[in-house]
Amino acid sequence: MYKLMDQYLKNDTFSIQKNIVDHSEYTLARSRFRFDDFEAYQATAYSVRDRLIERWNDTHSLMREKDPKRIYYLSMEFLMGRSLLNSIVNIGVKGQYADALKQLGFDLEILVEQERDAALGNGGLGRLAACFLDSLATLDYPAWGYGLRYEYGMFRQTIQDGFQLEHPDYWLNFGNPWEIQRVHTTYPVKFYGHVDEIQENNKKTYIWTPGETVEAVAYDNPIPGYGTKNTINLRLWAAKPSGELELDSFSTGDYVNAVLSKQRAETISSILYPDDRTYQGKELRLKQQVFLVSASLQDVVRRYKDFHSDFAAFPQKVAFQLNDTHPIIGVAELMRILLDEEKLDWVKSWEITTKVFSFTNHAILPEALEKWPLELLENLLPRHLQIIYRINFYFMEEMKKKFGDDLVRLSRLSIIEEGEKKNVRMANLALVSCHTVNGVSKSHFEFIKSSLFKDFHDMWPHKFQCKTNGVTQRRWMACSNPDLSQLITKWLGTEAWLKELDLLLGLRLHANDYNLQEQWMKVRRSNKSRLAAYIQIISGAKVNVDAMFDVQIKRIHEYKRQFLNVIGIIHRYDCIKNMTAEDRKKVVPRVCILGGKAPPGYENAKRIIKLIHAVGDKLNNDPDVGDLLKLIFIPDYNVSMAELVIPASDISQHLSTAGSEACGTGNMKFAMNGCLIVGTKDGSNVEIQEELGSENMFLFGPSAEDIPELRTEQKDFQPVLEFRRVVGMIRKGVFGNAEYFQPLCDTIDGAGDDYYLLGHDFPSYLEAQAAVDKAFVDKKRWAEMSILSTAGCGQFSTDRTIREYAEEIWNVEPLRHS
Ligand code: 26M
Repeated sequence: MYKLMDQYLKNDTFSIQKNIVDHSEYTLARSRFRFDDFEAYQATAYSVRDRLIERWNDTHSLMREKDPKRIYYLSMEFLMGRSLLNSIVNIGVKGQYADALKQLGFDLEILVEQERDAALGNGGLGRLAACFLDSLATLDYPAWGYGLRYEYGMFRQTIQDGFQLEHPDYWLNFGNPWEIQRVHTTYPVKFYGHVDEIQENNKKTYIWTPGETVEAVAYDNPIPGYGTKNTINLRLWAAKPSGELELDSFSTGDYVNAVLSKQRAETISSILYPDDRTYQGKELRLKQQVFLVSASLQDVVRRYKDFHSDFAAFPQKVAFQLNDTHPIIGVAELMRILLDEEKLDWVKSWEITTKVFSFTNHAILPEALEKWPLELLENLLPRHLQIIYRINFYFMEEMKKKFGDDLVRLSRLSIIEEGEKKNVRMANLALVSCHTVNGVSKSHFEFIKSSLFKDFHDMWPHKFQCKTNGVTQRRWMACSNPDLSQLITKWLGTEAWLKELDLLLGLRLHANDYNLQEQWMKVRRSNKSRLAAYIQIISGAKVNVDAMFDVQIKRIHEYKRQFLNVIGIIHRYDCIKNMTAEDRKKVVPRVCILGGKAPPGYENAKRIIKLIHAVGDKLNNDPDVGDLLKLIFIPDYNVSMAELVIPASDISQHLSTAGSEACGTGNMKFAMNGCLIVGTKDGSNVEIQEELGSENMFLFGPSAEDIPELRTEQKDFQPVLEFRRVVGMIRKGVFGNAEYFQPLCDTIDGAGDDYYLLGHDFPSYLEAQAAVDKAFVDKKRWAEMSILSTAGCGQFSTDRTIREYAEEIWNVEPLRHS
């Protein structure tokens, strides 16, 4: 036996270099004398992974020794982005790696860019899960993330003639150094088949004979905390060939077809579904959910049974957080495991199940709530459907006692939606089975209580909680804006803000200090130069670094109102065109930057992308406009692109119609990097304003509670002349493609009801933009606002969010390494 060492791998320059060169030669089989940037990235990643594995193993030993209550975060999406820089920043070896690589002739910054994004998510919900993992690890919580190892992540977007094209994102093409395949950690996941009811010792038991079984294999991704040894696990499941063939097809002698049909089953985990926000009920999507949940629960139950001989302590050891209702079938799966496999009775099983699950709702639109056709469930999961029926039966019995004759209410509450085609309402199942449901911002919390889930709130107000989202400052400041982070550390005299974001408040003391302002704006300017260089590469456009960089990057959706932004830009263009040369001198130059993906089936979102390009073509090439206004679309917006763009933005726009964004987290990333926000009184914009003060933000338009009335007044509403003029320009074909843009214009005038109220909000939007122009000219005041913006962001760290979940929902304690 050898003596246990605290840390085997050393972090001096020589040890790191040797480790990297060894990986180049022995892991990658390249020469130790010659490897290119990509190989250097890979070798570096493997050497960092070695360090992560050490910490990960130590974390696991500690867990096994102490057996604390663990939190399991179940999510169909983890939008991780790149890992190299984040890992070395978190384990505190960035400087050492930069030096070691420099001496080997490599630039860390260039190697970092070699990594493909792990884009296993659509947007907000998936990125939140990724930020949560960073905070869980940093705060020493005993946590695991469970998700799917999609082979194709979020589609890659290219633009052809201004139109979005989607391409498969086969991100694993060049390997993934961060994952560890666990060939022995596999579980069977069952589908289809039939259930037999048999009588055994006076007790009914149910035997489910599946029609298809798919093996799930674990891939572990270590997630290091910042400033702690704690390294948690993100376990992603992939479907794998099981080696067994279905007897039926095999016995017919059709061996080849049997193998091929098996191969189809193994495509379960191959692709991430793009979010379209209205429910489509695709069988493969449901199979993915079952696959995630069943493999994860089997894994958790096995781990629990390593230490416990019965299930009495299960709720003291296990908490499941469901990222939306996507994994809610887990409730029926745990019931099935407890009833059919562990032979517990219904009452005990239900008691355990309802103590371990809680879920987060991220939706506003009722159409976004998941429901599955009963027929589909009956066919795919016959035993689970029986269990859901029984849950609903007991629930309805209880409700009948309460609301006896109120049949309308009872039918709204029921998990089963009656009608010609019956559906299972997953949100109702979640509300009945989970001990807690949480909203993701104050306004969203109010909304779910008073509207979306009102019936349930009336009965069980204690189940409802508010947990305002956050973002991790490690990725969104320390990694993506190192110069600003260093400056903050210098002025605060401590790095502690990386763990206690509240400390940013200390910047308020210096917000007026000329020296800080000058250094602050210098860093911001160099970030802008970096982005300008990138813009030149992708578009050939030379943009003026001293112009205001005005950014809107997020998924393209009508409710997010990129269209309002474009209408504003056209209006600005039109004004410039009609100005005298003298007046043009007073215009504040702007570079408008937009980016984002439209869901593949969402025609109006795609039209918006085309419109941005058509308007850009026109005004970017108009000599009357010159540097005064530019419009750039950044293709293939993803996490890494956000890391480049956010630190370089002067203002960012968050324009969702009040009452339509559950929270929004992009705004937090911008605000903490000193970018000022132009936004509506929606989601977290409102909470950001509470922290920063209205004088440091540009909020405009109505509040959520005014919206219903405004909508009813729409038929008599006439938008202002400027608005109608811009829509007229689009319709007349000033930007070409008049016919193609027609359905988009129809949504906001004449034919349409302008559901998202662009016409109504336009005048106040212009006022907000005019205030922005005015403020930008006063450089000193602008610098102060920018510093105050960062200073006020202490609340918007996922560290705060996660502490609240841990204390108020999960009841778990940190487990610190000595
Ligand atoms: C649904 C069906 C089929 C395939 C995918 C989906 C689906 C995937 C993701 C539906 C919704 C999905 O995400 C919703 C989402 O990202 N919501 C956002 O969550 C953020 C974190 O709470 C909030 O900040 C945003 O306001 C909210 O829009």
